[in-house]
Amino acid sequence: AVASSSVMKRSESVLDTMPEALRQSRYHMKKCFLKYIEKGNRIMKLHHLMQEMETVIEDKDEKDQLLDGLLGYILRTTQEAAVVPPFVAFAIRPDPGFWEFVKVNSNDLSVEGITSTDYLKFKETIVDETWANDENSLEIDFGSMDFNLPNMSLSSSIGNGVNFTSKFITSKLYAQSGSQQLLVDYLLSLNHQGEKLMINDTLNTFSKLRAALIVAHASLASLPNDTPYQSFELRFKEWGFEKGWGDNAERARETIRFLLEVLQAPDPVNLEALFSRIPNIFNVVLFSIHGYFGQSNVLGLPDTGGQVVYVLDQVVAMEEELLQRIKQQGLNFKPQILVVTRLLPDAKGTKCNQALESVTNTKHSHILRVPFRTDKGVLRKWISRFDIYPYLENFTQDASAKIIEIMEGKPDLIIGNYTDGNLVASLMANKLGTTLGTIAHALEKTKYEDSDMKWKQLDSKYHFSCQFTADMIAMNSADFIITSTFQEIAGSKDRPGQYESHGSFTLPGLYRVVSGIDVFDPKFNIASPGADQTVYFPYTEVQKRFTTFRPAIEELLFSKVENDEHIGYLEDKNKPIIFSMARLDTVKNITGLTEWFGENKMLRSLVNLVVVAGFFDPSKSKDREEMAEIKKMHLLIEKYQLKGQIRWIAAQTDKNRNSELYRFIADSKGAFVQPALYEAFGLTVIEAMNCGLPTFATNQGGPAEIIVDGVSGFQIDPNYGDQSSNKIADFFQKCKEDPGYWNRISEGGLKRIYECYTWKIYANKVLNMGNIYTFWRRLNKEQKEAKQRYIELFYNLHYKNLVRTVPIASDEAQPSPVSR
Ligand code: UDP
Ligand code: LCN
Repeated sequence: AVASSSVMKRSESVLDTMPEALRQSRYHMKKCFLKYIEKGNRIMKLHHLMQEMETVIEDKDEKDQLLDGLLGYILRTTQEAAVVPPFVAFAIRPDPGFWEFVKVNSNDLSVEGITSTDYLKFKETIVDETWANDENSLEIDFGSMDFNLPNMSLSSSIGNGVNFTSKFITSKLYAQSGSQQLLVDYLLSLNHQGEKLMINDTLNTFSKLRAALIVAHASLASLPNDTPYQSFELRFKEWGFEKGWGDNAERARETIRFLLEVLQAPDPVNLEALFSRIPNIFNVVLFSIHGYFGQSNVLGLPDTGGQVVYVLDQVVAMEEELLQRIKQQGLNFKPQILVVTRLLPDAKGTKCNQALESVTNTKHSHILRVPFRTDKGVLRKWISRFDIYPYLENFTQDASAKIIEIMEGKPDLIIGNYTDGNLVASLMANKLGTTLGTIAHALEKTKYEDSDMKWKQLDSKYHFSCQFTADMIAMNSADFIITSTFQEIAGSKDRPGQYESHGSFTLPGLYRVVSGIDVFDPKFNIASPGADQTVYFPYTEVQKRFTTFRPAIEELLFSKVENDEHIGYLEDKNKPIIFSMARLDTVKNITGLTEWFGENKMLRSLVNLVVVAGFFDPSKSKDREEMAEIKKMHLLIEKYQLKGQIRWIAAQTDKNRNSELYRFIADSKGAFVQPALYEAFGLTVIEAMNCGLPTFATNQGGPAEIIVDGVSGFQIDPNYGDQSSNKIADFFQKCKEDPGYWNRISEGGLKRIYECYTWKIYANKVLNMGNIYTFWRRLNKEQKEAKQRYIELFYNLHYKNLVRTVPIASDEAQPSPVSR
């Protein structure tokens, strides 16, 4: 192949081009495919394919030529290949969200295009031939329920669901005659605990409403903008209007204009503006069930990480936004937000045994804790998130009853977090007919290689059959899905997104998912979280700094003592510090960073390393992964003789003190490093950036979207340690030569945060989703109900049986072996 043919046009399929490409390198390719099938049935990943090809083609020039050509392109875009001799089937992903499947016969190199379902069947024969060939194996096809629904078509529109849905609603309102009445009926249904809002039954038709709106609009034109609603409330009431239009003449006039525009000739801009003002959300329920959900002393406990931080900050931001909206609507209702979690009688010194707790920095929001109940009564002890399934149905019932009691009615919006929270949220939303949003900080399926194909092997430990089924149920029940980044939905050029990997997959012996979720579904929305800016603020805001922590932090970083809280020490206190903080999980790769540092002489001469991670005694860990990481840390410190240049600090739970620690590192003109092998979002990244600390973060996952390389921080590749540590060393070298450089990156990071990653932006987006999708689920009622029926069957006939395979814990028994 010559270089010119290496670029495949988008219009060309692999099926069109692959036969010719194979023909051109026939000699090498025959050898290569024989090598592929040599070991018999198996799944091969890209690096296996490449490695084996390298061993077959010895001549470097020939190899380079081949890799530069079309075959190289096809191989590089291959996600995996399934080998069942004499065939090798390729799953190829030319672009995010786009897949192609081909089957190559290694005898004659003939190529056949196959469907994704055929690919799954072919792949299943590797582990369960009988089931794969059984014509009646269960196929799950959620897509079949989505007839007549719009889907987006460009990668670039993925994650912009509200926008697309508004356009679609607009076209529906426009196209169907009489469809404006749908909007009128919707407005008529608005109420708060029985009290009507916006309009009453006098204005129950399109023409009556329009006429009244025109009169009202004209009457407001003569009033000064700031005239309070109360001044014209009576007149409005006579015309058939209720409260909710605005708190003054200006806002009411604008809202009326948006509605008039939409009724006359709908367009998405006015529709979105109108819906952002419609008072339909006052009471919100958020589910975050597993782990220790509390406001202090919990971070670092098993299953307890960023999700807790996220949900608590989310509540504060959402309440603030709700209060502002309600005020601007001219209403004086109190919003209510309940974060519903598990009550843990054995609370291990936390407040997780408290049933109701108010959320700090809010006026009307609470944590509601409901215990897990079994036939034997209340379960006292913590259990791993992997073993949580048997308790969720009772939990949903108990929690729903409590929620309705506290809220004195149904919530207007339910949002779930993670598999367990999403499942409970979807059960409750379905029962009550409430709008449902789901969030998955991590979909476990993508974290473990081939966890779908190997589910049988892994099930006794992880119960993935329950988890993946619950995930499918929740994401298909959801009216909208909130993600933190694009990559969470559709990945990057090289790596499929978390949701994308649920498009089609198979659990051989259980069921084959022909269509699970489509990344082009307009229910997907990106709303990135922020960090609490009252805590994580720039190091330059001297007057706000939490100076009381200064002595403690100096001790933490610089004392020479080794104790339960810190080991190692820093010989030269004047050097800048590179800092990292994470749970001591393998994927967080704190040991990787330690190794890079150990290996890189230049870096060691320029900076010290400080890490906050886990603790030091492996025998005290409940988690096998964590145990191994602890041991590895000790070995690395020994191997590279790091004492004097490294400080290893145990997990920290005080976020105020942590924020001051980030700022202290900024004072040292240091940097934050997030070296994870994969990170879904990475809250520490934005915490550091909020403090003005230049940040180096992994390019595998969410952080690659947060940081613009070289402008607002730096991206590093965890798979290339040398390259990454050199990049960090270069930065500090450059800072030595040009002290302004550090400031420019620090300021670049802050600018990026203020533009894209604040909780204010988040809350505004999420409430807009609540508004738009609440209306959309009305318009789309029949289809939604059909899908819900399908989901109910799946839940009752399949999921519940899977849950029966998960052992029920008892308080007398040994603790569960698996923890995060
Ligand atoms: N964190 C902490 N102490 C630690 C480690 C982490 O307080 O020892 C906090 C950290 O500041 C951040 C959260 O825990 O707010 C971790 O979130 P992230 O998204 O980085 O990772 P996750 O743990 O959720 O995978
Ligand atoms: C869970 C994770 O693994 C992180 O990447 C996220 O930042 C965190 O949740 C909050 O969304």
